Amino acid sequence: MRLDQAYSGNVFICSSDDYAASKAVIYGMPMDFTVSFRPGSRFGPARIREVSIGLEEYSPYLDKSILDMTYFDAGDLLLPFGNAARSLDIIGEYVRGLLADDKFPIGLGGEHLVSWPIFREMYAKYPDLAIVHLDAHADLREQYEGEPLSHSTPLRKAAELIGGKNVYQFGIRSGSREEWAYARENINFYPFEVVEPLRKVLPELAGRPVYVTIDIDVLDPSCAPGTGTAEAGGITSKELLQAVHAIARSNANVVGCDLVEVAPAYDPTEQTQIVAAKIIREMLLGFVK
Ligand SMILES: [Mn+2]
Repeated sequence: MRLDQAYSGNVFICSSDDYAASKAVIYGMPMDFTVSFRPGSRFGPARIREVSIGLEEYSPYLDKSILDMTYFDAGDLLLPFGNAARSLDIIGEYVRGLLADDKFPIGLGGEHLVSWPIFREMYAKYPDLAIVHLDAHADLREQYEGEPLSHSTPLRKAAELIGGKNVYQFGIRSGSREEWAYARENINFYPFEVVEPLRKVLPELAGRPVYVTIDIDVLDPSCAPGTGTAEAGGITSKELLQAVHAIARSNANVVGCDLVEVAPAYDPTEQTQIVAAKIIREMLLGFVK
């Protein structure tokens, strides 16, 4: 299941070559074909891997080490430039294979539309699926400039597929009036804040299969400027870590996760990809049981 590593001669720190022995699989989705503002997230997965070398193996938050677990880094999916529909099919096919092999998928984006085929595959395997979505943007549009395959639409598609009451959104602070009205009516919608409402909601999710999708722009641009659609007024990296740890310590059955929209070229300090690598480490240690 190792992919052509089109953008990466590198792997996430301490990942194993042994697919069969690995419970979790990290895979990259280097797609940014439908973004409405600044492109560049296709280079996110490779750069997150490269900076992961700077991480400690040990998490003092969780008192666990990635040296004590086995996970596989598949590299990046080879996606046809400019063909969003075909790219989404390729992502869906790949994730279907991971789930058939009983792996825990950890996706690296790429723009947020890459999560849509993942949602479909997770729901096919887990009909009781709930989605926990951390983002600055609701991503609840039906279309953008007439285009339904847009990075502003994946959570709308998810809500229509699995039911809006199975979607939980946190940290949202941007969107159209129509999106916000739709969210308030149809979604478990917790705008502006993340940790406090998440802690209240997690008991509801006990025992349920939960997919966690994180757009790095849920962070304030002062913590993560390297993203296509930076939005002022976000949470700190400390709060995002607290959110990941709250989910990890809850009784929700996390069945997969992704981290999307890291666009390294907009962050010469590299803080964005460095915080993303740390979040991946904490999700590996906290979510993969
Ligand atoms: Mn976003």
